[in-house]
Parts: sequence; C-alpha cells; structure tokens
Amino acid sequence: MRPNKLKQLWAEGKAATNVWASLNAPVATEALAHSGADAVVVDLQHGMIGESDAIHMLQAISTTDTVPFARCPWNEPGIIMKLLDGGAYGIICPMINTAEEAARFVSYCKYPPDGQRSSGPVRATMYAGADYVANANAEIVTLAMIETKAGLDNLDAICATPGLDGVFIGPSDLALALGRKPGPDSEDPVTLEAIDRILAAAKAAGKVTGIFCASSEYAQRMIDKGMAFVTVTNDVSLLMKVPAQMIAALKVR
Ligand code: 3PY
Ligand code: MG
Repeated sequence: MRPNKLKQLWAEGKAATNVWASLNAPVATEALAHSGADAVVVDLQHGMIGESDAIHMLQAISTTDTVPFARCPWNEPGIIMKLLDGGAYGIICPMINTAEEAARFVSYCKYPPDGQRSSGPVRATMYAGADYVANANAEIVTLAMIETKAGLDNLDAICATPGLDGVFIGPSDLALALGRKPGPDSEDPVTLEAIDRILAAAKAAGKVTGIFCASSEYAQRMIDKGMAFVTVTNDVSLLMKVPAQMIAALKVR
C-alpha cells in the first residue's frame, strides 16, 4: 500500500502542513495540491462540496504526492466510509464530544477486527495499491475535532481512544463554546489557554494535535508549540483576499 506520508512525518516527530479546500472545483483543488503542502483537506462539513464533488477532488489531489484528506460533515458511517473508498488517506471528524463518539468514529474508519468499516475500496485500491484492505487500518489517519464544551470536558477520555491518531482544533467553534469571538488565528487568552490544554492532553496520551490556521505566521507559532498538523489557508480566502488587496492598491476613481 502507498504509505501515508503524514504518518511517516509524525513518526519522525516532524510537523505537516495542509491547505483547506471548501470549493467544489477539482482543478482548483489540483492547484492547491501543487502548493507544496503535505496534505489537502476536502471539507464536506462547511465547504460547498457534495459527495461526488469530493471524489473528483480526491482524484485531483492524487495527481500529486500530496496526501488526500477529508473532513466529513458529521460522525456518520455512510459518508466516512465512502470518502475512504474514494481514496481519502485521513478523516477529520467535526464536533466529537465524548470518548464513545470518538470510538465510533474510529470504528467507521477501520476494517474488522479493529472497527466496522465495510469492504469495497473501489477507488482507494487504485490510489493505494492492491494490498489496501490488509494495510488501511494502519495507514489511514483519524483525527477527532475538539471544538465543543463537551469535547473539552471529555478531553482526556477522547485522547485515550484506541486507534485515534490525534485531535484537530476548530478555533471558531472552540471560541464559540467558550463564549468568545469565533475565528481563526485567535489571540484571545481564554481560547489560547484551551488550545494549550488540548495540545497538552493529546501529548500526554501520545497523540498528535492539529489546528486550523489562516496565516503562515500563526501556523508557525502553533508548530513551535508542538502542533503536528497545521492548516495555512483555504481556497475561499485566497480568492477573496488577493484580488481585494490588488483592487484596493489601485487608484481607479
Ligand atoms: C472551526 O474553526 O470551528 C473549524 O471547524 C475550522 O474549520
Ligand atoms: Mg468547527
């Protein structure tokens, strides 16, 4: 099976980067996959992306060595298993509140006896190799998002989930859960304290931590703290920010 580059990087204690794809535009996804990021995350939770869009986007990513990742819309087995069958090498699951939810999430990503994933890796086998089913449990990355009050309360139990590779911080939902202003790259002390708490709990459990960021400066700060997986930007903000800056720089009228 094609090895999962993220697992290799993390085993060496190295951090990995990702860019986030929210638009149902496979050629744009392909461009993101050529950015040099270690992974591209196809976001089916908040992205404008349906199931078949996601498969086309995973195909676009796999024209490169960039690792194809997806965020599922919810902790639901049907879509998680279809994304894996479509060649996703990692799943980020939003809004994990309890250890029981985390265990269910992991079970959807792993074939028996480790989980309850159903066998039918139609495209995954083309991407990964004929020995996919035998090795997928070890190669597929599972990340549970910690971004709710319950998730914070149950942090240690979630981090202890067998087979879970790590946690991923959604700073906007996390801030909302704490009664703070939502948004990436937060400087709010209460949100930052929660981010540190999540990182420490995951580290104590031997798990990696990732976080959604919106700039390389903030992503670097998070890597320096010990984060293993950082988002640096997403397609929508790239499309909105750069033309806006260029137009603002002109003296048109
Ligand atoms: C959040 O910030 O809540 C996220 O889920 C990142 O997309
Ligand atoms: Mg979120």
